[in-house]
Amino acid sequence: MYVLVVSDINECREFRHLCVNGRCENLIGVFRCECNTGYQVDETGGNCTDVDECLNPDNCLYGTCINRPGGYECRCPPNFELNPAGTGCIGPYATRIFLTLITLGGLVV
Ligand SMILES: [Ca+2]
Repeated sequence: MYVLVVSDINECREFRHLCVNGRCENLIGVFRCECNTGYQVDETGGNCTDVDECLNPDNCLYGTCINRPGGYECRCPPNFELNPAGTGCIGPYATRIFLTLITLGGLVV
C-alpha cells in the first residue's frame, strides 16, 4: 500500500518580492504572476517588468516616445498635438491641407 502525500507551498505567502508590479496566484506546486497593465512577466517568471512601448514605433508616430513605468509618453514637436488615441502627433493644419488638396484635385467627397 502506498500513501501519496501532496503538499503545496504557497509561494505567494512564503516568499516576499514575488510578482512585483503584479499579483501572485498560488497554484498546486507552482505559482503564477498576473501582471498589472503595462507590465509583462520577466524571464524568471517570478516578477513583472515594464513593457517598453517605445520599441514599437507605431505607439508614437511623428513624436518622441518616452518609456515610463507601466506606460509611456508620446511628446509631440511644437505646433503638433497628440491624436485622440495617444499614438501619434498630428499638425494643427493637417485636416485643412488635406481638404485643400481634395478641392484642387477636383475630387468631391
Ligand atoms: Ca513602459
